[in-house]
Amino acid sequence: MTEAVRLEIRGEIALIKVNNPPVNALGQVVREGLLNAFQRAEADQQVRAVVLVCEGNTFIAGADIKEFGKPPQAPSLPEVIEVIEGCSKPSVAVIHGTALGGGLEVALGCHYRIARRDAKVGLPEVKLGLLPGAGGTQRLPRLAGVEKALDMIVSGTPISAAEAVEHNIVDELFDGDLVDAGLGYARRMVEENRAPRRTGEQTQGLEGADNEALIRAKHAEVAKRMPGLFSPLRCIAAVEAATQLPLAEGLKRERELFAECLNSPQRGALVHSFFAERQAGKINDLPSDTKPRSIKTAAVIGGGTMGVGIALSFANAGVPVKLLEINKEALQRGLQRARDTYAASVKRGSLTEDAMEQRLALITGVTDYGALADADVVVEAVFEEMGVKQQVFEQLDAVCKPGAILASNTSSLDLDAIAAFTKRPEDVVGLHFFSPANVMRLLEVVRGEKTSNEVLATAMAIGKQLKKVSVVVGVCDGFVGNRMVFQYGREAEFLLEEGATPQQVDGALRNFGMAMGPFAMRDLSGLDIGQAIRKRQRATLPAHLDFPTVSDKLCAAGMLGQKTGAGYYRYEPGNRTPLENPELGPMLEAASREKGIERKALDEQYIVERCIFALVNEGAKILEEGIAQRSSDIDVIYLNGYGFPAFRGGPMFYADSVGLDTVLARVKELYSRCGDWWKPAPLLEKLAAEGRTFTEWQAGR
Ligand code: T1G
Repeated sequence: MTEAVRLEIRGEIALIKVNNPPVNALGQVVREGLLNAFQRAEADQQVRAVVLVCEGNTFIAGADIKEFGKPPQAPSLPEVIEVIEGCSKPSVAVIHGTALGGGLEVALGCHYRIARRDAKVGLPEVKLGLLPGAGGTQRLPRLAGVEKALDMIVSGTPISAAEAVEHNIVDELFDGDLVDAGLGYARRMVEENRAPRRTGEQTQGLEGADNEALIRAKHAEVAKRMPGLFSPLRCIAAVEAATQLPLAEGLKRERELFAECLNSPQRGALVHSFFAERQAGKINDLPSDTKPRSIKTAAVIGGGTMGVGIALSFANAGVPVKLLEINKEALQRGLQRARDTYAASVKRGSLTEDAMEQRLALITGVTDYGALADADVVVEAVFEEMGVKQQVFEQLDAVCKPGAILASNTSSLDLDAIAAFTKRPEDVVGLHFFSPANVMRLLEVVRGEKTSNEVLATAMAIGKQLKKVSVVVGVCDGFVGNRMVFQYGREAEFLLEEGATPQQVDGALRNFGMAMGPFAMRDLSGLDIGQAIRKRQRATLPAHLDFPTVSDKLCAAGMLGQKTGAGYYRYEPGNRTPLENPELGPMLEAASREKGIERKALDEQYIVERCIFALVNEGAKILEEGIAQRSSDIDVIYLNGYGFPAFRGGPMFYADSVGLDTVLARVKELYSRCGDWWKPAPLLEKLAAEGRTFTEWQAGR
């Protein structure tokens, strides 16, 4: 096994190489190796300078996240960095790829830093519910200033190497070979007889600005934009310590605050989310040698909101895409929608005019199916009605080349039935995008009964190409996300019959951390969509199952949400702010009266449990049926497609944190009171009885 850290003496220069694939994470072996290597370089009389470089795709990308929650193993990273910074010989870190978290902190412990032009540096710990715990909150402000340090540490967003040079984080950029660049710089340090330049001793970054005002402003920003999160406030407190305390005391304060974050349940949830997203990309029963087909050109059928959003996703990934509509007028509307969407980004400053034109040039409008003959993948995004799907897929079957991927963006229709409209069901797969498709990261990859392994692997590769978070789901009504959200939305509406208002339900769920409440969401997407789904469900589900009626009353009154100016809420023209809809009150009264329910006040916990546990119970049924591979896959779907708060880890992880016995008790109580919608999932009953969690079940423990 190759050493994780190697020391080579090259004349007067000590060359330290880290090699710990895949990202040179700072596991115990690497920390110990770094400590020994720097101590040996310090003791070697011949050595006058030290170079730290990493093998593989990136400089150290942080602490080993897999170690969190386990007993700490010496040496700690702060100890290692203290030795690095204390060296009497000047050291240079040679950065490439992404120097993140503890990786950047190690580089800050070195006396100088050079970076390859395409490298990035950052302190993303806040995204894991942590803060930079190895000196980053103390050393970065000393170099880059409090404002830049606060921005980087509280947002967790990396910056480019060039920007790092602007902010004194990196000394200079280089191109070409890492070792050559490092040795060249070290030789210059020796020739110039440079002394160690210890970051911890720098003060220029702490001077010249109103640090107190910067801290106050960041607190205000976090309160507004990151409500409910634990670690951002600790990040600010740690940087504030840097402005008030000498380095040693500041480092001590940082460790105290780091420990608070490490012990916070939010860290556990956010680390779970990190690994869950990566796990979702793996398909348990797909042979590892399955080779995806190459995707060089795409086509989208349907120039509506979804179709254009999907076309933009391909254009954003640099893939030429044909957009087909049934006639020139509809096509023109679609192309205009594409242009308007990009123009809005240009206006916001998130896209340049040139980039907009380059991407628009990748989108070609067509009205003839024959133009799709050479497409490698075709995504259908037409009206959610089987007859329309049949027409489309029969035509695609007739014109598309052999091996083309025929994908449907259907949000809940039977993909196997759609595949049966073609003579090549093995090439049919679901690519369920979430609106707006060019923005939302989630992609449900719907695996049909006949979808081939190669097509499935290609669908996952398309998701990666489009920078989506792809999760494989099976065929059922609503697949995973929508199947669960039907339960969630229905229970929310039942609460309106029990006595709540939309404001109370939405408010309770926003306080829980949901990005939007269920009724604001329904007003946004349009109540008629839910009405069509309920109509289909009433026709197929057992007749004794009760449905809430408030939504039907609103639809009957033509109140479909934002698009008609009123739904659960009222909206002023051109304004999306939800206001009380005075016509709703009588509908709520009538709905309760018709059900013989005496309206009463409902508390927040009851509202949250009624809605969130509905997700959990359905999620457990989905797992039993094999519609999702893992409980963490369900979490990934909810974190990336439904605004579930990342700091709670997703509905299944949240249920684990509450305790499945507690969840089951509530589900049983609701089952006894509200009927079969609440029939406990056998898997939930089994795990609760065994005292296990979904996470343990998934891991086979
Ligand atoms: N620890 C352990 N495993 C890691 C890891 C890490 N830091 N980073 C990535 N992996 C695994 C990942 O799970 C996957 O494993 C494989 O590497 C490839 O990852 C003290 C406390 C570096 C930009 O937050 O952002 O330092 O699935 O698919 O798309 O203050 O990984 O193959 O088994 O993401 O090329 C701070 C997290 C830690 C960086 C590369 N650092 N990583 O992206 O590959 S906390 C981070 C990333 C810290 C200090 C604190 C990305 C990447 P598998 P990948 P990628």
